[in-house]
Amino acid sequence: MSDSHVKPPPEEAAGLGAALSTAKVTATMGVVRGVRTLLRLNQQGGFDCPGCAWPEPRERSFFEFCENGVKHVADEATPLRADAEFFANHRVEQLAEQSDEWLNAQGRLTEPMVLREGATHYEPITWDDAFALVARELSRMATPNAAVFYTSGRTSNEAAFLYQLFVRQLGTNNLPDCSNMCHESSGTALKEVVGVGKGTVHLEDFEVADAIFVIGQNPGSNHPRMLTALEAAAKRGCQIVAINPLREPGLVRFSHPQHYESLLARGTPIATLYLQVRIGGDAALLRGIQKEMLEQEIRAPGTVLDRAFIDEHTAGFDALARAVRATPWETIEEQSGLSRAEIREAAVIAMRSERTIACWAMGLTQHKHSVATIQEVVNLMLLRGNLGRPGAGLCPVRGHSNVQGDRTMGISEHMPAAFLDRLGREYDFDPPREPGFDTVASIEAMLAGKVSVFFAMGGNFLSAAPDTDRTAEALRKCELTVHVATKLNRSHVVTGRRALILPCLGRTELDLQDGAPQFVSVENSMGLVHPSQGRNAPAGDRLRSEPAILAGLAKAALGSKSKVDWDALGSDYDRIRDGIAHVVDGCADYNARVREPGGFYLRNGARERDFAGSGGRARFSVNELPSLELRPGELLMMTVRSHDQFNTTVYTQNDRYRGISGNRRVIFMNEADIAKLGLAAGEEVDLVSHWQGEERRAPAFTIVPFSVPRRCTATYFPEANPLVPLGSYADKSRTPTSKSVVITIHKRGG
Ligand SMILES: Nc1nc2c(c(=O)[nH]1)N[C@H]1C(S)=C(S)[C@@H](COP(=O)(O)OP(=O)(O)OC[C@H]3O[C@@H](n4cnc5c(=O)[nH]c(N)nc54)[C@H](O)[C@@H]3O)O[C@H]1N2
Ligand SMILES: Nc1nc2c(c(=O)[nH]1)N[C@H]1C(S)=C(S)[C@@H](COP(=O)(O)OP(=O)(O)OC[C@H]3O[C@@H](n4cnc5c(=O)[nH]c(N)nc54)[C@H](O)[C@@H]3O)O[C@H]1N2
Ligand SMILES: [Mo]
Repeated sequence: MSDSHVKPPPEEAAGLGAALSTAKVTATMGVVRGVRTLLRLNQQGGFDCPGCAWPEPRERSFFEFCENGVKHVADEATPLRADAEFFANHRVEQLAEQSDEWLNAQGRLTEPMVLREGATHYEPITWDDAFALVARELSRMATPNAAVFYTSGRTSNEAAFLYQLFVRQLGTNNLPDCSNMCHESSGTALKEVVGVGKGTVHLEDFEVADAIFVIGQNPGSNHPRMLTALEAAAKRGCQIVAINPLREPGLVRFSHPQHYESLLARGTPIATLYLQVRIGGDAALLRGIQKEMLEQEIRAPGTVLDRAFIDEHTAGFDALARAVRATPWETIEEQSGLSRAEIREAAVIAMRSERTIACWAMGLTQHKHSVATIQEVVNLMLLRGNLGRPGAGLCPVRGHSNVQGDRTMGISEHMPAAFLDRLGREYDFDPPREPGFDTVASIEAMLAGKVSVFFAMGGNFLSAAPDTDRTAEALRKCELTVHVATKLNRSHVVTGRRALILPCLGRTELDLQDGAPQFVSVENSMGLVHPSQGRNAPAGDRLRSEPAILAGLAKAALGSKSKVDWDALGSDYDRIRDGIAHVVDGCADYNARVREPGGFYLRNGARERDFAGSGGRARFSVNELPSLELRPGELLMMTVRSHDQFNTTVYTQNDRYRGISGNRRVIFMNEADIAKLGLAAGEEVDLVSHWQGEERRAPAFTIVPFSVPRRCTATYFPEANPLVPLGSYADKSRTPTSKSVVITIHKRGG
């Protein structure tokens, strides 16, 4: 790419660059609307940021948003429109050739559109006809299990609850969601060993922690408001350990863009210790830290372990200690790529800290051994009783702003029997019990011709899923694909035999039903449930809210089979919340509690050292360390996000903190690997992935030298998704292994 260039990454994140970039984005919304919209972002009585799920502090600063939150809001509040005229002017075939960035940049969707069988263009359709079309296709299926209902994580609690009710009344549990590709490994791991599949810390805990481990996470770009908490912690002397193959500027230094004085200063150093672990080497590193701790306990008994906690609240310590002793240092050093001295430094921080928090995100969840690795985090934390007391605990940092709430509301292919019992009782029907398809199983079923209707509540299934070419083939095999969406994306233009786009209101917009303003509710990464209400004029007068769309569709599709008054639910969300109160665990009196100032926390047993969910005790677990063997010439590739994207929505071709501009088709490599393979910085190469004898190829990636361990590389998601094999997913959680793809690098066309 001639107009692309690579600069050395900056030494600090945010700061003046972020402030300038925020100003630029506000300008695209129009100044007055922009400023008004931003002032309502993450404020009480305002709307929840559609970006990440990081919580808002109780004492909210007037500007409780980050540079990237501004981009996500601006993207929704754009004045541009992809309306009927736009679709009349573009063949679907042409649209499919455009980039994700171009598709998104066409603006907000404004009216329901249909792609009829054999047609070249989408054309307008009325809402009623659209619902009738879906209903007809659903009624033709031999079994309700021939339909798949995907959810992305922006969907509100009210919409999610209504959605799963509709799908279960239809008779299937085929409710895959983005969580299957995201924190599923965290949920699975934590449920097994501490009984609750969610994090145990609250934001206040960051104010008193002595040490914070940030593992496999890039908060500078993906959870920028978390940096505010880390900055404050660093300033009061809290030790922050970053564990990441890439040296991420946001974890090295941070200057708060809204603190005028720090714009001028050099920023606060964040990480006290930065361990550049090999990709997938975290389990070995965590084992090493435990080994140092157990050895120190033998040298000075009673100084390291929290014996009282271990005896009273845990099971399996002896087996763990044996496994740790039996793991040789050579294995630990080789698999982690770190020296014993480096590992010892982390162990010393862990041993000196009375209150430790462990945070993690996709760097831990998207590997074959993710569930076991996350359980090693738990092992480490249990040794010193860092669970269920102030300043200590487990903190999987969620992605999508309401991905955790969607799960709480029943968006899952396998909800517990107790939930289904209550749902059936509340709405007088017999919910299906057979587990449904998760994301990978959905794609496999579509490929096998077992699915005729694919319906998506938000998201961009095609670009987010692994193995882009096979997922495209899977979607093309459906009779009907339907997307409820705000913006145009690739999943709308690679379709089944027929397709629908149903445009919906976004977070920032006023939702009127029967003339009465409605609000919705969401759950953040720390289990806090609170309202969200938009005030902007909707992007078009034919848009409907997600709950209204679901109510209309359910009524058309279920007809007299359903005893639910769908019109009532779709027109007054208090009625949906009454149902939530009766069905969802921990949500009694939901309407009243969600209206309390600041919302309310869902109960989390593990936070109170109540381990009923894991048999009465927290469990140490013994896991085999993954062996990461590469053949000669092979490298491991992780797919990561840039600073200028939200998942599959690409805002620009730049990644400021990593020094990239004008090109996302890059591969970050260790300099010594570049030399060894006879390649050069700036050279364009083809990437080939290898899995069980299968090869997948993606052309034209530019080599960028970067600070990363030998044989570890990084590319961007979603550009590199064609290389992620569909069959390669995590044990137990079935999350695609987007962070450990085995590749070889080839001269162009070679
Ligand atoms: N601006 C913005 N915000 C977002 C998103 C976005 O796209 N843009 N997406 C949202 C969503 S849905 C999610 S899930 C989160 C994602 O947030 P993150 O998890 O922070 O995102 P990623 O870029 O996928 O990967 C994170 C880091 O994992 C590291 N990593 C990769 N492999 C390994 C490994 O084996 N070990 C270790 N220790 N580290 C590893 C990478 O170097 C990278 O720094 O962000 C949410 N917030
Ligand atoms: N290789 C690789 N693949 C990955 C990942 C990775 O790290 N590497 N990360 C995975 C992760 S963590 C996740 S969460 C998934 C994300 O997967 P998805 O959630 O499916 O993808 P998004 O890009 O977040 O979805 C964007 C689309 O959502 C629609 N949208 C936006 N706001 C709204 C709204 O308010 N309502 C509705 N109905 N629609 C809306 C818009 O049309 C937009 O185009 O991708 C996964 N895929
Ligand atoms: Mo995610």
